[in-house]
Amino acid sequence: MKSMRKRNLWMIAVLISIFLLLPVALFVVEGGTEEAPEIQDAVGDTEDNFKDITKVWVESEDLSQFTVVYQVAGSPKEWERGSLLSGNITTFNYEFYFSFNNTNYSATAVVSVAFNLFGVQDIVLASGELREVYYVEGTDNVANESYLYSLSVSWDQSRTSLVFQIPKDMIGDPREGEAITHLWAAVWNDDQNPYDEQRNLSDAVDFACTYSAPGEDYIFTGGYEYVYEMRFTTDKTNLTVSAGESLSVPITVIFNTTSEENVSATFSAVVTGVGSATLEPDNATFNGSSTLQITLTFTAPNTVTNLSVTMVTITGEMEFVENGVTGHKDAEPLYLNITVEPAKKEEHPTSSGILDKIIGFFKSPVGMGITLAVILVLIGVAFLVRSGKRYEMEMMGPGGAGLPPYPPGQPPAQPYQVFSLPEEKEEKKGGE
Ligand SMILES: [Ca+2]
Ligand SMILES: [Ca+2]
Repeated sequence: MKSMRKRNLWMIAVLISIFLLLPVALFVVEGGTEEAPEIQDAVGDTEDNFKDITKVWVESEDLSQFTVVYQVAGSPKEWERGSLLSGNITTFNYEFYFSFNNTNYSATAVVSVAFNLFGVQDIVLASGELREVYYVEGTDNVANESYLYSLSVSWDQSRTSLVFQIPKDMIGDPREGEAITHLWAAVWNDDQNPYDEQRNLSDAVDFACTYSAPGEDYIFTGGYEYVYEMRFTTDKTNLTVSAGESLSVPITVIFNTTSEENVSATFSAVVTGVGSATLEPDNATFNGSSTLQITLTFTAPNTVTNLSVTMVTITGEMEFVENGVTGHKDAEPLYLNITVEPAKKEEHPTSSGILDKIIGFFKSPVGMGITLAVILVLIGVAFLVRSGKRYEMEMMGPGGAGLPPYPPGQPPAQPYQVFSLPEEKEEKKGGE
């Protein structure tokens, strides 16, 4: 009984530990530490432990730069900045390779080593360099490297590591969520393998991972000191509009920060599909957490002939300053689906509109009443015309207009008699 309870307690303790360690483990994988480095390598690859790579990791980042720790198995006798002591001098390149945005780089420490008569090494850390790297296509060999910028690099004796500071703007300002890939490292004897000539991996003093079998990618966190969050909300994300018409969509910008400084923001609407979109306003300055109302106006084109769905993506970017460095961060985007309906009759959109109005009018109660009245009037007129004609036929002789009617009750005269009548009348008139 006692041992069972003890075992249960152990089980609970283990489960709690796993639960508590889980976020730590996730963080380690993402962030890069000495315990979970991006690049790991065996010890004992070379005779000199200060040229034997063990681990390389991205230790930290802030708005402007990221720090890479490049650890070797041991320290030389002396590792200092300054003039070389006497001896046989050899130059080595300690290189950390990575790729960003389709460009290959290396952060390089150029190290001069003096081997003196007693075999004791005195070392000068000559310089740090950022280089662009070109690979021999389809291989892990380096075709050549070219100098880009000077880099800050230092020796950390306690960790037997070179520490590189790599400014983000040197590689095109990687943003939060973006990654450096193809991480690997090598130490070259630069006297034997100059960096502007092809270097095969078999020539390296030591190497860890390769271009095609790299270490873990490093995903940038942004390195912000404060929290900056921006997102958009709206009531309806699925909307419908007719061809040639516009739609106004109210959007709320929700902004959150722990910084006390001003944060400027810009908003934009990206249309994937037909139509165009604008935002009003399209920028703002926030001081502290707040909300803002903006309006999206979407205009559908006239020429839509088939039902189509357009996606409008609302994006935002925040700009802020931390310790004199300008930082940027993207908002969480909002996606709207807008269905654009074609006009009813595509061939003659204008005349069909008028026709529709006319049909609509006749379908309405007033229209129906008027139609009925008009029909009744027409029937009435037709009836009157008909009876009028009959009256005319009864009252007037077949001779036509201008002749006096036959006296009532008398039969109409014979056709031949008619032709003599006008003359008689003329005479009568003339006699008066
Ligand atoms: Ca090694
Ligand atoms: Ca190795």
